[in-house]
Parts: sequence; C-alpha cells; structure tokens
Amino acid sequence: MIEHTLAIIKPDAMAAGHAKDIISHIKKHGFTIVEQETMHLSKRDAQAFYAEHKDRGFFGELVEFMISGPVTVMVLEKENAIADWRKLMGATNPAEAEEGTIRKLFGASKGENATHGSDSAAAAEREIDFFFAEPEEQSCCSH
Ligand code: FUP
Repeated sequence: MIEHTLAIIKPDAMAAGHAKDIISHIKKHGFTIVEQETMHLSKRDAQAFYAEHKDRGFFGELVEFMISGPVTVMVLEKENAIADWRKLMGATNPAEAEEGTIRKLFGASKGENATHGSDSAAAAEREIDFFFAEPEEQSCCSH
C-alpha cells in the first residue's frame, strides 16, 4: 500500500551539514518527497509535537534540542513508507543502529539522533497534519 510518513531532519544533522546526504539516501531508497519545508520550531510547537513524551525525564532536553536550530520537515511517499523509513533511520540510539542506517551514519546520541520518523499509521496522519494541514487546521507554526 502506498503510504505517507513524516520525516524530520533534526537540528544536529542540519547544523553538521548532513541534510543533503540524508535527502539523497531518502531518494535512493525509493521515497518521493511530496512536501519539504525548512523551519525553526517554536517551543510551543516542539512541546505539542512531542506531547506524548511530556512526562518523560528527557522531555525538556528534547524540546530544547528541537528548537536549537532549523529543521527540515518532509512528507515521504512510498509503498510501505512508514516501516521502511523507520528501518532506513535505524534504532533511536545511534550506537545500537544497524550499519548503513541514517542514525548510525549521522546520529550522535540517543537524544541527538539526526532524524525523526512517524512510528505508526495513526502517528503519521497526526504528524503530517501537524505540519501540512490547511492553515486553519494546523497545530504548528503559529498559524
Ligand atoms: P523514535 O521513535 O526512534 O524517534 O524514539 P522515541 O519516540 O522513543 O523518542 C523520541 C525522541 O526522544 C528521540 F528521537 C530522542 C528522544 N529521546 C531521548 O532523548 N532519550 C530517550 O531515552 C529516548 C528518546
């Protein structure tokens, strides 16, 4: 089934100049980038995006990291896009990610791990709408 998923190139990978390489990995693996926007998230945006983690000990650090510089947010399209993008990203902790995955290649730590990917169909729908729904329905970006 053709699916859509949300991908984010996080501030660490953007600052290190890895965005182009990450985008070429994405294209090489058969994804079509149907939306792409580079933006600087506000604190409110980052807190809302990661709301499911609000009670976790790392939440404050995660939010500060996600607003520490620009991010590139994309919608990826492909057969089986949700699972395949998770596979191409690799494990949350780059040290545990498989060779050749994006987090292994470009991630520094469990917190600063280069990219984000939706982890289910429901998350993909919510996260894509968060950034790319019609302005009046968007949660993000001070609309
Ligand atoms: P993932 O789905 O692989 O992005 O991982 P999670 O949804 O579990 O976590 C979301 C983000 O929270 C991670 F990308 C990085 C951050 N995080 C930490 O900083 N420390 C942790 O122990 C777990 C997650």
